[in-house]
Amino acid sequence: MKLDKAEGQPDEKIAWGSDVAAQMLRRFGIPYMSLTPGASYRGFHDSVVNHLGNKNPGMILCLHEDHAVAVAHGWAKVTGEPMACALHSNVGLMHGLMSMYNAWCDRTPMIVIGATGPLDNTQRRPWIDWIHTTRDQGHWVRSLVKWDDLPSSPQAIVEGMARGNILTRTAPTGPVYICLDAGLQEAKLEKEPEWPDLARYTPPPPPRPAKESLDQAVALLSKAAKPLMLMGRGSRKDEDWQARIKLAERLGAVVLSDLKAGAMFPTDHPAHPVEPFNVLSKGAREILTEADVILSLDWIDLHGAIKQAKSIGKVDAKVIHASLDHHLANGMNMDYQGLPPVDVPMACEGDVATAELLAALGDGRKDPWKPRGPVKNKDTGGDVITLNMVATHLKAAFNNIDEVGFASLCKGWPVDIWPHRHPLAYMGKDGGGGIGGSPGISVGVALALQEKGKLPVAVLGDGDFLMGASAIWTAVHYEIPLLILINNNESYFNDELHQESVARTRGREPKNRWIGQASSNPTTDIAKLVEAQGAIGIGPVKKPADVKAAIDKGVAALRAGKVCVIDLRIPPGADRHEGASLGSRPTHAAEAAKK
Ligand SMILES: Cc1ncc(C[n+]2csc(CCOP(=O)(O)OP(=O)(O)O)c2C)c(N)n1
Ligand SMILES: [Mg+2]
Repeated sequence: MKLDKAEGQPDEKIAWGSDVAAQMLRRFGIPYMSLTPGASYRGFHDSVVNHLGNKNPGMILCLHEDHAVAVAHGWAKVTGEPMACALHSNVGLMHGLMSMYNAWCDRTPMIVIGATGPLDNTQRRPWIDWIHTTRDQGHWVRSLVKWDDLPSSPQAIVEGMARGNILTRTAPTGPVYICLDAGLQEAKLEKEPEWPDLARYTPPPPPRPAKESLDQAVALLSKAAKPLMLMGRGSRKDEDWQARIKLAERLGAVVLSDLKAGAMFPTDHPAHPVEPFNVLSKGAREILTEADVILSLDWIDLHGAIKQAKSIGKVDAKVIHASLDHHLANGMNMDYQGLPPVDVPMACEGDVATAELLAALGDGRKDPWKPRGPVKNKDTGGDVITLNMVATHLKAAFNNIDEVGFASLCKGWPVDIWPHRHPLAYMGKDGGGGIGGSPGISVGVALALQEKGKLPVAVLGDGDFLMGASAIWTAVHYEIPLLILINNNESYFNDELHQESVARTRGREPKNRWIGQASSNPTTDIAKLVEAQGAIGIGPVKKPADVKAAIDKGVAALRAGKVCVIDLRIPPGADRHEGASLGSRPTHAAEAAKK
């Protein structure tokens, strides 16, 4: 990572309204601020560059506001800490909205600084200041943040930012938005504000569960013959990872993991019988029907998991649910999911519940019970490129899989070939299902992993990558090493499957599923697209025989500190769809004929 170096000596005098906001970020220890610029915050921009000297925080320029928010999101996924992110008045904020939604759904701490105005009409420049002033700019994002503010004096900036810093870091975490009036930013200070002792303005420690909840949970788990632990949201700290393993081994529990939450438990541990999933696999559904006590550790969609399992049998288990997520329910977004039946609610984070249960249960160890889980056979050979083949070559290219942290994984990625064995093995999904976010998230993850000594790899769909492709420039410019593999099926293939399913239901032609979905003819040359931004582009790789060399070259580039993207042409459906018609899509028909 190499920040841009500001010329000259920083002007350390706190003299302007926006210097106060910049000072507050430094005083909370915010290391970076991602941004896409705009004159609505030109005062604040100057304060970060010329007053702080572009350090603590240092600026990370992005080519789109969606990437700026996504970079802060990725950083927080790894560190659990907020970065700052600056967005221009209304239009910049509107561009950043999708990534703010992703960050909100992923319960990500971040301090988003916005701007508007001048709110005083008499100070506005003709036209431009009027189109960039919104009376209540926070309303664009009020349902996607824990709190928003529009401070109206330098002292109010101090209080607003101190409150924002506390709120974003308080469990359950989430973004906050602080909008700085352009007039206030550019006002000369008559005197410095009163600086608070920030040691007196810190987030409270996470809440512990009530004694009666803990007692009831211990009573249920002590008697359980088939306890099941559902690994939802949790920290990326090693001590929490170890505690989860200890609790599973103490209980003799079977464990399931959710791809949305990322690596929370070793996926090749004897207690972890089926691959992590987004939608429940058949094996996972069976396990839910067999369990007698379910311990949900902030599982993201407990209602949905039980509903899916009920499609194949009864779910009779008693349910313990540790979560603080109910604090974030609002009337706008339904990201809180369906209302699950819960026998023992524990109002605490999953990791707090784990620690409390371990302390209450005392020492001991049991083998996990044996569910009737199906075992998959993985084909890693064949005459078309498959994700299994890619995972196998990628694994062989590293000395040890513990070296790697996956910033993102595409649909169908075989976790059984590459198990998650440490808390930074995989950072989970984008939160809000907003595609185009993953390239920026991957850059933020890569930035944070550099300090953790892990090598960042992302496996992205072509549609996801192409929507956010200009995020790569930021990684190249700031020398943030990153390897991205593209699962390029030349389509928004997920949605092809939807079109096929609708057509079949209606007795219509499934072969037309590719129309309005396939992005071939021409297929974007991703290697050229990234080379144009200074990254190393490899591909298109079309033959299985070329996969190993491409991956070896990509891993060598990553080790050398470069940004590299490999375009792997993987025919649609190879890992995703059983018995699907490939339709009459021209490119794929031609590809198939060649092989
Ligand atoms: C911003 C946004 N637009 C559209 C969608 C709908 N959508 C969900 S998955 C998907 C296809 C993604 O394509 P790709 O990344 O290539 O993955 P594939 O399914 O082809 O493997 C689309 C369009 C979405 N989730 N987010
Ligand atoms: Mg695709």
